[in-house]
Amino acid sequence: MTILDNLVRRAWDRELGVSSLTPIRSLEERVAAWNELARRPLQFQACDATDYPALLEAFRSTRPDAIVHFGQQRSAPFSMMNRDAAVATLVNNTIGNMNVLWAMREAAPDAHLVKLGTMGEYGTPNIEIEEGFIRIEHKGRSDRLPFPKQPGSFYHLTKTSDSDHIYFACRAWGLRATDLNQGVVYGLSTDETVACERLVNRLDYDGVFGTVLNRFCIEAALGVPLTVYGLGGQSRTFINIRDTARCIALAVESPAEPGEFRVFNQFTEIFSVLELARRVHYVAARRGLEPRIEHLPNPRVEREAHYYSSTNEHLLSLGLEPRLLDDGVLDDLMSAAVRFRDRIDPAQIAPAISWAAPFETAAGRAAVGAVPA
Ligand code: USQ
Repeated sequence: MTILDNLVRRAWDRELGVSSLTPIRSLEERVAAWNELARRPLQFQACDATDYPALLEAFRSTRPDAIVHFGQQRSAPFSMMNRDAAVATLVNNTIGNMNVLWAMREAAPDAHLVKLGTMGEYGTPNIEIEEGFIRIEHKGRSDRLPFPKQPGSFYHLTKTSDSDHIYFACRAWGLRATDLNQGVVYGLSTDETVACERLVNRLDYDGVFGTVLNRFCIEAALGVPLTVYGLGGQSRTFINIRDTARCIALAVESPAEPGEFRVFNQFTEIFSVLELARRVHYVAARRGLEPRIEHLPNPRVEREAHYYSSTNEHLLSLGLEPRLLDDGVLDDLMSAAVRFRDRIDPAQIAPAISWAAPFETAAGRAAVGAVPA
């Protein structure tokens, strides 16, 4: 197994002045730690997916059976920060994905592409969300068509266009692909990180990269208010980090057929933001904490009260046994926050990026800080 990575995420952290709550080792150290666990050996090659010759050479030399493509800018707020960040997201994600498709065509046409998509591609429609496709009756005719997309940020838009590009490459060139439309990931530990602390996962708490449930747990442990944006009626899909790893393995173990483009909705549960805040408050109270639930003006443009329902049958039918949200995982997150409290910069917790107010203004730039190249 080979990891291709350009380490740009670490560079973005430095430029924005944010960092993981947990101390992340260098990739070389992480790979060495993994190999000591005596699993399938792993190697690391520095490679940027936007550098086509390097990517092609990597595919030629490694001759992959499966390509798991997670190499993307994954923060919605980052992509809404300013023009430069939106363009950086577009270039990294869209051109990187396009290069993966062409490199597969040239050097690994039989490989199975497992691509990280997002449930956020669908938005929050007033009907149940299907897995990638929907059968539509229209004026007496019927067809199975891609499910309508209503992405909520420039980041989510890149995932939507990736899906279109991959679907087209499957139809045109006979590539095989699985798009994993993942919900919001929560949790810190997996069996591997428990077995070896040098493999600890990153844990983002800041207003740019931190995701909602992890942030609430860290805020609770710090004794600062839980940052519910707006009414908190925003419903989203969620998945434990342990199930994320399992889903990738399930997709790889049962590859798509040549020419097939599969979409798996990769989540296990649906919660509203306010439900999560109350759940975190309950667990925090048992630790003697009383975090306030604060409704902040919503920095995003999104529905705050809406219908939400989605299917997720494909991964269940492949054998996924969901680990539902339990108090243990929330406790684990709070314990990490307490343990690494000294690494937290409280100034990074507030949401600094607004969808509505462009950050090309001087005030916006001052609020956000450095702009990534
Ligand atoms: N939210 C709060 N308070 C916070 C942070 C977020 O109320 O402190 C709300 C947001 O307004 C939003 C919801 O929680 O309604 C989810 O926000 P998030 O930051 O946890 O997640 P999101 O921006 O949607 O993106 C994350 C990952 C992204 C992935 C996506 C899955 O960063 O890579 O694609 O989750 S999904 O949400 O299904 O699109």
